[in-house]
Amino acid sequence: MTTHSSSANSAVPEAGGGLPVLQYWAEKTLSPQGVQIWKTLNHKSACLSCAWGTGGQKGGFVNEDGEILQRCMKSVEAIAAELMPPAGFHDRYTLAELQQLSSMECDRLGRLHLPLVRRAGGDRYEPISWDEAIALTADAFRDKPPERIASYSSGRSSNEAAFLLQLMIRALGSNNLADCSDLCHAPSTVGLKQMVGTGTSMVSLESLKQADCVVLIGSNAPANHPRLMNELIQLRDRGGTVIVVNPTVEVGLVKFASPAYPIKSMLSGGSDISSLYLQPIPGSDVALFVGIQKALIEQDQVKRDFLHTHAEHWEAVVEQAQSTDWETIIRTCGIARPEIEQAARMIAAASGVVFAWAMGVTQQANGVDNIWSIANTALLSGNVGKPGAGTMPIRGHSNVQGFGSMGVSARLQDPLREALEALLQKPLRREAGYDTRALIEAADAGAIETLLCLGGNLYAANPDHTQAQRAIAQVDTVVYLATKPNLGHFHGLGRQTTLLLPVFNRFENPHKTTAESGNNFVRLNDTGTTHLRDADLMAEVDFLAAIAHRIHGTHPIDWRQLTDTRYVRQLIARTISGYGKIGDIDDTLAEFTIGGRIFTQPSFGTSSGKAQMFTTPLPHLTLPSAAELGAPDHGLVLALGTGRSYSQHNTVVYRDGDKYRGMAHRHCILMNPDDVAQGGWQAGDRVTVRGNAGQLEHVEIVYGDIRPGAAMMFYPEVNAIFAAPIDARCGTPAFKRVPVAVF
Ligand SMILES: Nc1nc2c(c(=O)[nH]1)N[C@H]1C(S)=C(S)[C@@H](COP(=O)(O)OP(=O)(O)OC[C@H]3O[C@@H](n4cnc5c(=O)[nH]c(N)nc54)[C@H](O)[C@@H]3O)O[C@H]1N2
Ligand SMILES: Nc1nc2c(c(=O)[nH]1)N[C@H]1C(S)=C(S)[C@@H](COP(=O)(O)OP(=O)(O)OC[C@H]3O[C@@H](n4cnc5c(=O)[nH]c(N)nc54)[C@H](O)[C@@H]3O)O[C@H]1N2
Ligand code: SF4
Ligand SMILES: [Mo]
Repeated sequence: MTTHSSSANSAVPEAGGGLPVLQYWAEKTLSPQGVQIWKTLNHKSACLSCAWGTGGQKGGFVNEDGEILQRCMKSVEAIAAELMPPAGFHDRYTLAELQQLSSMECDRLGRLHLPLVRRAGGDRYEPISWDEAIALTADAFRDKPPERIASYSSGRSSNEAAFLLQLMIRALGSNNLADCSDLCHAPSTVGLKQMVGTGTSMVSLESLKQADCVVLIGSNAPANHPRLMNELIQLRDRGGTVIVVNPTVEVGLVKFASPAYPIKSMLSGGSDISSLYLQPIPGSDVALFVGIQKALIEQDQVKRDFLHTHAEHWEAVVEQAQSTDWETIIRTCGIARPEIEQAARMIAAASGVVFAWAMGVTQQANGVDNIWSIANTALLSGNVGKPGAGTMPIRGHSNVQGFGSMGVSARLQDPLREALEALLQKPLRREAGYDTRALIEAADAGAIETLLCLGGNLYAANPDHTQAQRAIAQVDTVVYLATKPNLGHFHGLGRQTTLLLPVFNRFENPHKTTAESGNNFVRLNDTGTTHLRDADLMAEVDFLAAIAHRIHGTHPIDWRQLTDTRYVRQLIARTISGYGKIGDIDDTLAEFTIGGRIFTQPSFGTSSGKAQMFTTPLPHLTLPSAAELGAPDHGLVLALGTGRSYSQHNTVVYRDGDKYRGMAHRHCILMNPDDVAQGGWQAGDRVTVRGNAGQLEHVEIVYGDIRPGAAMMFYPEVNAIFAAPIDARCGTPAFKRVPVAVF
């Protein structure tokens, strides 16, 4: 599996990126919407889509290093979706009809443009005034037991809205601030915080440009962080190496044709990306990284002097790798010893290695161990605390990291608690609140009365849609603030009142706002206007401040004043560590890197200044029998990875199918040809896929370059059929190792 074998599926192109990307650009930017799309691309605000971060004060196409031409097709897709006409569904369709729509059909209804309400027992959404919507929301929060109120949020809103949300919920005495990051990078945040004192990437873009090896683990960056691919192309050009760890061969991780390099990359049929491609058994990454550590020890490449001075408990980590036998390692991860040794040699030979990862390792029942095993490998090889090296979680939503920085988390850290207590002049609750999974469980038990969702799709992002729907249906009042209609708005209805309230997106917001990229860079978004005529939208901060003012009045702060986002930024500067420079960003227009996050010296944010290391038990990976899944005995049991197609953003599907995986539509399962043969099928056959909470029928088999025993399907549709275990340390569900029976 060292080198990529040509795919068994002839529909898969030779490289990621390439012509389809340009075709899509042309199709969108030359369409009737085109002028508006170009205008928006040039608007001084951060890209809506992923957290790699592009745009801001230097212009829509500029990254934080000042390089231009850094806007990818995904940003066009996201903008085009926001520029749709108003969605006039409330007077045309009943909820029963709206519940028949697919994710793509929901999104194509258009933009939400009027505040809507669905009252108890009603068969449709109907218009409501903002005054009444605000009064209903404030009443639903006022005088409620703090443990019975909650929020859920998604990472596209601004830092200012995020700060206000958590301030309001905490002022009410609650820590129930569930966030999409609970389903996403929570293991990275929890794991890294304990190790180095900060939960985000320690590598800046500038530092990444000095690396000569990148280990890319569980990431499909060609689809989800396309501009990261330019960094990998440049790294290969300067003689560096890329080690990919992924059970699936993603074509764009083998070769990627980047429009940023028309001659050397586009016309040459694509640039080489992976130097070594390792395909572990799903969920086994800890074993692979312990194996790499063992090989580093045997090759005498462990940086013991560095560890003596800059790390604690490293001896236990070395001891674990030494005492774990090769046979166990190889059996657990399914990768041959020579390949593990080769990876170790490549890491040891590099002068700077960046270890970057995404959902393949966080969405596992041992997600935190995965992060520790990767970071242990970085530390043992001396690849932290110097330029060109370090650990880099590749973050998801464009401002999900900002939400974490602003304190939107069920776990309130002591320094922030103290700062907020000083601001609010009262003690705050210390016990952790409900994270996303705990929120669903609590709601399912009837323990939540009021829920405010700042964006996102709580219903469809969660596993087990039957449970998610049942849980939300027990909440008295559910308030959705959103830009576009989605599955959750039609399936996630509250018991009494459901409000669906339209807000301005980032590039049309009447207030200046800020957002934080995954590389810890804070961007300032200019004000804008909406293309929607006669629409009745509200800015998120205006809504949240209005609610807070109705509940808390002017004590101890004048909550109405928080509609002034400049004032909110001053509060952020006073309370959020590393964010001091935001206080005068309105005057300086100086976007900045957050203090205390990037480590180019081996002095960490822990109390001793040293990195704390943790041993990582190897997982015992088993699968249930077909019968245990309620399937016929002859069912073939596989470990299913659930994730994104090329043409979707999380629960929102933009287009059918996935060109780069040779999947013509979404109702497919990607399987290894040997597994297909073992089941007695062939490509194109229709099968039933059964999880522990339901089944999908007539699913088409597609041949994939995926490890035998593993398979892949798209969320959110597949979330209907399984309930997932979580890593209890961070609450993140094991979306990437879902046992299913195929028959
Ligand atoms: N266009 C677009 N961009 C996006 C998003 C989007 O939906 N669309 N979503 C945003 C968000 S919120 C996020 S979190 C990111 C998600 O970005 P990614 O994490 O890249 O997305 P996923 O589709 O979840 O797939 C991750 C990869 O993990 C691999 N994998 C599965 N199981 C394992 C395993 O056991 N071990 C290893 N090593 N790998 C495994 C899969 O094969 C897949 O290639 O992207 C962000 N950017
Ligand atoms: N099986 C499976 N499930 C998964 C995952 C997986 O890989 N596999 N990935 C998980 C991950 S990583 C994540 S992050 C979650 C994503 O979960 P969420 O973040 O909850 O879902 P999204 O689909 O990103 O939410 C999209 C909606 O956000 C709203 N929106 C967009 N922009 C704005 C804005 O500016 N303001 C407001 N108020 N609303 C806005 C729109 O209404 C849009 O429909 O899904 C998780 N679920
Ligand atoms: S890589 Fe991410 S932030 Fe950059 S343009 Fe593409 S979607 Fe936007
Ligand atoms: Mo995510």
